Amino acid sequence: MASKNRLIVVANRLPVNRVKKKGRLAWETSPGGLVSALKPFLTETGGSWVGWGGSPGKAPTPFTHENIQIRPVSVTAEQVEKFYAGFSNATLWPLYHDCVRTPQFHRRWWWPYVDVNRQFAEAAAAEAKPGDTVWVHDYQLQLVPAMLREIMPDVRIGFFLHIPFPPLELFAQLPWRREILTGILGADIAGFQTPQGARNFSAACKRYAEASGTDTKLEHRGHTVVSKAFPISIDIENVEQAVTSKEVIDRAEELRKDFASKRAGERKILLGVDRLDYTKGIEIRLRAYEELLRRGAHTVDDCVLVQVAVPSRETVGEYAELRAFVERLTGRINGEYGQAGRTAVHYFRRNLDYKELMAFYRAADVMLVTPLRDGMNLVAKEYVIAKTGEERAGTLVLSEFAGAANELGGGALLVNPHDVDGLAATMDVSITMPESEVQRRMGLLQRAVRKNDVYGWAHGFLEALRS
Ligand code: ADQ
Repeated sequence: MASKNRLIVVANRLPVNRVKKKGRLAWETSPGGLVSALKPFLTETGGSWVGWGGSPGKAPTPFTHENIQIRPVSVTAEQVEKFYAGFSNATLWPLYHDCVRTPQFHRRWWWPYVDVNRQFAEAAAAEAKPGDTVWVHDYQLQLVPAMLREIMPDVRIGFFLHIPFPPLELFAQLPWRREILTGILGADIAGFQTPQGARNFSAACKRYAEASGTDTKLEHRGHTVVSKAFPISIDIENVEQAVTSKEVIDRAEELRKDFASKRAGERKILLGVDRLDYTKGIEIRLRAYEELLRRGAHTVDDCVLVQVAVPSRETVGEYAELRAFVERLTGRINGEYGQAGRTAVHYFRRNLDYKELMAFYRAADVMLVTPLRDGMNLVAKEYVIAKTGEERAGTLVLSEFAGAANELGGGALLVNPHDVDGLAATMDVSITMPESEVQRRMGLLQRAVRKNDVYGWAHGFLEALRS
């Protein structure tokens, strides 16, 4: 039943994928936490989702899917290259992740970013009615809040940034810093993963966008904007259900045998699961593992590294380079330290299906989450819940530069992900940690993650937006 005040979600991608079923094209709900978290709110209010369908060219006409109005936005092939691969992923992505790669500033990318943001704002305005709530997501669409407010002043607008908002000194480099800040300031609430992100945003607005106010409340051209942390989480129940199913338990056991068994005793499984992205710290993690083996305190007889990497943004130059580098390094480590029947690093470049991923988590003794910078990092939270009901707990090694460190710092082993020696030393500690300490830390982690799931996150944001 559609209620009066609807929710309209605006995100780069639609919550549905085009698939071929029995020779005919159909739409299927895409997997993912964001989609499942927002679905109840959308179906309850007869809400809409505005986004790109994933193929360049003319967009399909709006349609209804599982009681959600879907409004696809057209994005041309040239815009995909300049707005998406260019400005979003080669300018903003590195700039917002502490410049771990040099951001590229090109005017020829900026204008398509403005154009595509306007297309999204117009599509949102076509869906919204006065009194509705519009929730805009992420770095690709930072101009949408102000553009939409100009067309429709009488809607509530929320904006959530999934990646970090950088410190003032780095953000200051952006030639279009004022335009971006003014864009977000069109929202009633600007949400971030951490309190630091919210503070960075407020500081930048006061310095470069003539806003006044505090770390959490800004005044801009007579409009009040709340700047606040809303740490995202996972669908806890979904993970629990999967990992307590016989299928996943058996598969985890099988993986343990495949990776970890040796003639006498067992090897400790160290696991990394990431998009193949230069912000995730995969190469330094591999070098630290190499250092651990070089020191001789551990050998392939007592530990093994399993790295699962999903291919990502392969048309962007830096990503292709990273892949080549990671693959060379893996080969070098195996060449140097592998033994017959005992590979040092198992490297999988693929997307695992959900249950398989859960079985990998469950089988792992140590989870290595070592991004150089990360908005939150859901892998860390998934791993913790994947250990539900498992006698053999596990240790989380977590970068102090992941948003998740704010909530999980108590139970995890925190590391500086740039420090090869420090990381190798922490790997050593995690491999030799007494079982009672592993259990104690896992207890702390589980309590911390269970405080907030992705539904609580969405509910908290929307409550704040509607009040
Ligand atoms: P991402 O950078 O994609 O997200 P992350 O939070 O770790 O980072 O989410 C990745 C998701 O992909 C996880 O749910 C994980 O299970 C899945 N995944 C990773 N590798 C996989 C594999 N090999 N096979 C299958 N699934 C895999 C951005 C920000 C993060 C922020 C999220 C949500 O960069 O900081 O936490 O958005 O806001």
